Amino acid sequence: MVPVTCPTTPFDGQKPGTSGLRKAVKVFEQPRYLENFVQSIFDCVDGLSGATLVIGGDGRYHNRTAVQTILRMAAANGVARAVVGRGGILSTPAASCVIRKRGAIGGVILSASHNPGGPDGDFGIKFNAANGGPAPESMTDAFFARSKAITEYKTLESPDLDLDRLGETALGGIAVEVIDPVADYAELMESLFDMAAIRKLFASGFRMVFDAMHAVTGPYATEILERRLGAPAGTVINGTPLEDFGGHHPDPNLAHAEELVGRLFGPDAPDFGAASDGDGDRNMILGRNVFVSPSDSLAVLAANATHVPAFKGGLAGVARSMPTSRAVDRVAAKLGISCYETPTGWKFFGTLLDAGRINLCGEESFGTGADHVREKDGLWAVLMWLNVLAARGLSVAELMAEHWGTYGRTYYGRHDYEAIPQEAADALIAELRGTLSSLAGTDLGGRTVAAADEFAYTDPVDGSRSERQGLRVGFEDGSRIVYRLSGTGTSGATLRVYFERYEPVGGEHGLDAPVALKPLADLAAELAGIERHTGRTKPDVAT
Ligand code: G16
Repeated sequence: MVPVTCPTTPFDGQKPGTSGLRKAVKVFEQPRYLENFVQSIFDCVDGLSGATLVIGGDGRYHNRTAVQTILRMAAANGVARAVVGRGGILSTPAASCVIRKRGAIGGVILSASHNPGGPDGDFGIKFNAANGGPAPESMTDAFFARSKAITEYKTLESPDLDLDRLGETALGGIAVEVIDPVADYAELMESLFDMAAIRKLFASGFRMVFDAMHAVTGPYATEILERRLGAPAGTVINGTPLEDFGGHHPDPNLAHAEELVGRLFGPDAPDFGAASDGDGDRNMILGRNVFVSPSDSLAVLAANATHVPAFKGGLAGVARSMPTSRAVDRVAAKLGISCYETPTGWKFFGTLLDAGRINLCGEESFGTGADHVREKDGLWAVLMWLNVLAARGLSVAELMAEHWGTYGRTYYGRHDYEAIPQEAADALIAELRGTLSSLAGTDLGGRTVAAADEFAYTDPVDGSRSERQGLRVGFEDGSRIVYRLSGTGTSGATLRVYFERYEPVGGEHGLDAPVALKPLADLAAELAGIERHTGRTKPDVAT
């Protein structure tokens, strides 16, 4: 098997977004499309030759084909060893775990996260670096620049490898090792939590439902929750990964995890409910008749972290993405630890985690994680919640009430306007940007604007600068509206509008979030002229 060099020409638009390159499957199926992007990555990664590379994905349609292509290219580009999850499967946090454990140069992860899959769905690819985390912007910018100048890629002419058999095979000059995708990750989880306490919780009759949404987390959740922690069989629902996720959006939120939400808010509801997404890095947390917003989840975990063995020495610091509510800031202030505000995208937490400045972080987009890997981690968040509930002996509702009673409640919501024409979205943002500087001190819908600006970030560890990371309008009463365009959509533009309203200790804590936020939501739509620019009178998704 001799490496062959194939001529190619660049494709437009191979610019990685918030989390890698995401496009419709049909785009990735074009000859040379995947090869161009993979070669662009390989050309930019220092030290690839002779190194170990991890490869895996969320099992969606096109995953297996892509893994075979990448293996051939890895062999032709001088990689020494490729580590692949059986069946081409690795959840995103498990891939991060394996990269770190094996001392790999990085990993290629195939996923379009929570976007629908199947022949008419989406596909994606991202590179994670040697720390296990998403490539920083300096690297993704280099991949994009390379993709615009590429003239050839290297591959092998070889038959497909058997990805379903564990063990080592030779491919060209390299070793390909097919591993159990769950084992390393499950072992890591056991080292972080009080497994005995969680086992005791389940043995006492505590009932939970975990919705794997027919996505990658099914085998991980079944192994850890049912086999290792003794939760009854059937605790994990929709646990068999399907290439098209059963035709659903594998997106753990109130809109898409319908079955789970129905159970937790229905008769004879279990004590605890959770869901994860396509590639296993997101999580949604529910209690009986309670939805815990991701921003609140981060705050509650920070406040209770020392009940968990991994954090028994206390937290070093915490971080949240800018649009995430400031609930965790209040916990950090009370604990006397730093709280960093970063742009949207898990990659921005990497330097802070590596430097030991933080060991817990999260995002409003159903992402929570810590320093055990360099990705957000859905099942980890669920185990952390279980550990806290076991240690505290409280229900989810009791824990939330206690939290709000101590720190006040931050109501939180987000409206998404999807697939709007790019020009309309750009015009809306440009117009709003132009008005920001005149807003401070003005009265909007009965609230006084305290400050309004466009968020930019200087990484305190490496000094890198990221401009234009969202428009924010903060009010004197502690409420806030944020606008930004998504970096993960695959058709047109998605406008995200985020709202939060702070009710201090002793304030009104018992409202439904959409009711509490209605005036802010109306104000946000009016201030940005959403209907005027887009023709939309309501969001596509409200979470
Ligand atoms: C990715 C990123 C997250 C980000 C989310 C939404 O998550 O890793 O950091 O918060 O996208 O980004 P946007 O608002 O730009 O669409 P995932 O789970 O899709 O990989």
